[in-house]
Amino acid sequence: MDTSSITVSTEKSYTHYRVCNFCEAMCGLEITHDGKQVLSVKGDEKDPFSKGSICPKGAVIGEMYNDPDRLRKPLKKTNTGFVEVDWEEAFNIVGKRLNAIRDQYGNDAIGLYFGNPTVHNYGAMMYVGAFKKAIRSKNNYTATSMDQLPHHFASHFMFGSGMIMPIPDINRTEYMIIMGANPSASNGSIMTAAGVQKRLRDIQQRGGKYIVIDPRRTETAKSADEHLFIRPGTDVYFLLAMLHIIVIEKKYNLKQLTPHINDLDIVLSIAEPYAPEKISSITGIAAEDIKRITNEYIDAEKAVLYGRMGVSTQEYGGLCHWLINLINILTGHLDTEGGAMFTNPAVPMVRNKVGHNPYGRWKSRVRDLPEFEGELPVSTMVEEIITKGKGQIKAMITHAGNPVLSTPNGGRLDQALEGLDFMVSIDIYLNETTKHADIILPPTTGLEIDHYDLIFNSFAVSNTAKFSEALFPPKDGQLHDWQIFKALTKRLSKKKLSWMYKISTPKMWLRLALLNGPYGNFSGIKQLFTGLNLRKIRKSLHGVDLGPLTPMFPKLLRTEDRKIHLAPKLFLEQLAVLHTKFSTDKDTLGDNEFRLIGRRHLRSNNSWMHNVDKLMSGKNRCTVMMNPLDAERLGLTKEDEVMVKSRVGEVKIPIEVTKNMMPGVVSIPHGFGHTRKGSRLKVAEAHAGVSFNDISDHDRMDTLTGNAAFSGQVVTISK
Ligand SMILES: Nc1nc2c(c(=O)[nH]1)N[C@H]1C(S)=C(S)[C@@H](COP(=O)(O)OP(=O)(O)OC[C@H]3O[C@@H](n4cnc5c(=O)[nH]c(N)nc54)[C@H](O)[C@@H]3O)O[C@H]1N2
Ligand SMILES: Nc1nc2c(c(=O)[nH]1)N[C@H]1C(S)=C(S)[C@@H](COP(=O)(O)OP(=O)(O)OC[C@H]3O[C@@H](n4cnc5c(=O)[nH]c(N)nc54)[C@H](O)[C@@H]3O)O[C@H]1N2
Ligand code: SF4
Ligand SMILES: [Mo]
Repeated sequence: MDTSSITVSTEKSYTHYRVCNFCEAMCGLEITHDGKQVLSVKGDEKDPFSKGSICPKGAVIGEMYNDPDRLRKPLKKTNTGFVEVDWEEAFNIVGKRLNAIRDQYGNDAIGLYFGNPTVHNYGAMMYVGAFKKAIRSKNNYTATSMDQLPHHFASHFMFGSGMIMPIPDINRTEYMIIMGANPSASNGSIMTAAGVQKRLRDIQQRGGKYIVIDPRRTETAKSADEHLFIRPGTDVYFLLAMLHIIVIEKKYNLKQLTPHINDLDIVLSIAEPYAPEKISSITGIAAEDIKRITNEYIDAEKAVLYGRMGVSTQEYGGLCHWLINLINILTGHLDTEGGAMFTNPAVPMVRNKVGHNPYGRWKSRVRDLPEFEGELPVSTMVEEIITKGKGQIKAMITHAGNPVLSTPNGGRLDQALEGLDFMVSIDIYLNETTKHADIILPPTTGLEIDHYDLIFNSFAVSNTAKFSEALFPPKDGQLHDWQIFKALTKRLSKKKLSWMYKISTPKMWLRLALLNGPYGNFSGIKQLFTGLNLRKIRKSLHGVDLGPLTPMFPKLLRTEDRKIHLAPKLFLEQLAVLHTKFSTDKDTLGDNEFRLIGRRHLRSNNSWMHNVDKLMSGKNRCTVMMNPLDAERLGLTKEDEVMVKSRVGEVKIPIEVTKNMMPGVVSIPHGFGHTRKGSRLKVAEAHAGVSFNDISDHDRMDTLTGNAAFSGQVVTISK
């Protein structure tokens, strides 16, 4: 137990402050404990960023610590099932097997998949780079390419770095358009904003408005000033109609960005065909509404257009995020108070280098798709495992991911993993994915790790810094994620590792990064003591407030000419592809055909936490939501179970009839499907559900970015 985290101590209870790292929101937690067990958890009112906010997931951080399903020792697969082995033996097996496979088939024979919790773990983030370098495989996949890749793609080509991410200045805006995000369930994404519901209410209290555009009347939409249903996958047209109005009515005004852009003439010439009247029947949104909302947004002094998952995971996700940036720029709502702004985090994630181009340096073997930032689209992972030939994946490493449930056509992956020569998973559970591993390496997590939000401080709605000490020591000699990476790097690296690397710890790198960062004053030995450093951050138990977002351009731009590129070539080419479909694009669905979308629930996290009883009380959440008109048309009643079928699979699932669904659209949450044999997760039968990704089509992707297109896939429904 680290005593620096103790502020109050009575005879039996202590108080520990930390940041919850389960999701992006960065809520400060106030935890009382007796040195061994958690006694209570609540939101830390004194945390300057989260101000006491907490959700049900953070509240069970103690239960996650004690979770009987958690693995504590490495597991080795034998003919009679998994057996516990010690760490050294486990590492040696992994090293030996992976090296042998690499020697026989080459570097690319090892495939890597990194899941969502990797980015919530600063230790893992600091050591994953060296680990990947030791393996040198082109078959590198992460959850990014079924999530926010279109954001990075647009940022890279427009601003010069995938990490120059616009964040809505929700604290000061007066007009916010939310497309394809449900912060009331997700707690905000690429908008780290603990207590997001209050922040949204505050917009209304200061006389502003927020509008939700979503095929489902979501928890967020219900409290919004206005909600509009949109036909899934057609946001690109809605955005083009906004652009049309801005250009045709000559309402663009780039304000302070005017000297920092190029290609304005090009973007002013592309929107002409997309008049709201022509867009209306495609999107399902009345032309009058498109015009009114666009004009309200243009006229508002502080306004922001924000799009997230729902507009990312569709066939034109890349175009959507380019258009969102473009519209914010053209209307003077980028890099300015109340608009889409950029963070200035204590540890910057944007490289200093200008003109870096991490795109297309290699291509996927089977489908010939380009890498971006060293990754290939995850939708191509299975074909790289099952297609024979040079470069075929023979072994997989998964870290903090459950791709059998989370990737497109996960059912096919489930089978493909069976055919591998070897697999190792670094994960806290024996679940639907890790059951395929020959070795499972279970790290510490939650209360047993120290924590600094490297990534999410970069996405936060104000600048902030907080360090969380580990509350409890590792149990039974358990190792941290970063220690596991280090142990494996040692066994897999063909180069001699530096002494610095060998003795290093995440805290050490963090200390250096903070000194080197914008608040660190690294320039002089005297200043070392005046700037922000880890010691100061650790002393501020509730966190350090580094102030509201400030304008960051042109300094932050990393394009070679230090300009914003309004019209990158790849996006124009994709727009031309879209345009050829434009005149024929209309909603042609058969009688029992629907467009499928996903959803998240406040009380679980992607594919995990479904085994925590406290979170899973109440009725089954894994239902297919459908509008009453559609249910009636198909002769379905509330209690019915239906078959939902796609090109790649089918699932049997109960329906939930609700007016909250747009007619013609159905919604199924992802991450469920805990009935597969071999998993040791104890999920109650009533909550096991079915996997969305047993029916999501791996061929459906945004061809511009390679991102999976979960939204808008056509499925058939029958009784
Ligand atoms: N149909 C559909 N599919 C989707 C989505 C969707 O909206 N619809 N969303 C996509 C998105 S945005 C994402 S991010 C992905 C998420 O999918 P994945 O990236 O595959 O991640 P999770 O399903 O969250 O699984 C996380 C795994 O990490 C383990 N874990 C938890 N904490 C730790 C830790 O500290 N260390 C280690 N080593 N392991 C840990 C858990 O046991 C679990 O196995 O799913 C994607 N898939
Ligand atoms: N409680 C909880 N919180 C989470 C997670 C979780 O699993 N549970 N996951 C975390 C992760 S990994 C991520 S990436 C974030 C995601 O956070 P968000 O981006 O807020 O994601 P969702 O909650 O899935 O909301 C996406 C919305 O898009 C809508 N949508 C679907 N298709 C379309 C479309 O074609 N057009 C439009 N306009 N809307 C569409 C859906 O109806 C849904 O309301 O949440 C994070 N937070
Ligand atoms: S909103 Fe996210 S960060 Fe906050 S308590 Fe819940 S899971 Fe943790
Ligand atoms: Mo995600």
